[in-house]
Amino acid sequence: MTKVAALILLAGCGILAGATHARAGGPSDHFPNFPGNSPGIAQVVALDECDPTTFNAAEGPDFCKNIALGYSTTLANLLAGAEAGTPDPGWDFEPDTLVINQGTTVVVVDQGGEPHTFTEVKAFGNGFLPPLNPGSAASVIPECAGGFGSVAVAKTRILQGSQLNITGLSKGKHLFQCCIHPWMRMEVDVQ
Ligand SMILES: [Cu+2]
Repeated sequence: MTKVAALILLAGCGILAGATHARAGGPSDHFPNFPGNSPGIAQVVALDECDPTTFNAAEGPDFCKNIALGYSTTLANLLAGAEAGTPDPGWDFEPDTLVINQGTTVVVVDQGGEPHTFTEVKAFGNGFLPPLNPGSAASVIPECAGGFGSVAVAKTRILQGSQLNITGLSKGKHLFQCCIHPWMRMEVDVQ
């Protein structure tokens, strides 16, 4: 290697190091451990532990595409917990609270095995599938009403392995939940 090439390489390393350092002070500073974070982007992940055998027997082939490594939950157990008001914590948005600067894009990635929604609501409440509400309540909050038959709800759907980008959030507190699994909830605070 020539001296010039070595110098160019060293200079390149310096630029990379500088970029990494600057990133730590960016809008994703609050959750630096989340992969994929960079200036202007903050990542949220949707997780679940659907058991492919029991979910697909009830919902159809390929409904649940989870990589079950011993952490799966059967459909019956999920329904029992949700009905009893003790829903399975394996169905979750992470982080629970995200603080971002205005202008940051929130990228929601479904890393679970089944579909979810990431729906902004005025107040958390029941989703559109009564068996997954506490006490199997049929009541549903307005933002989830109509289920996927409603374009407004369908637009907030995230399929397995896909992502939804949320842009244009105003300053202040925003609440998001899943309209299928109503205990999947999180808060986005825009500063
Ligand atoms: Cu969900």
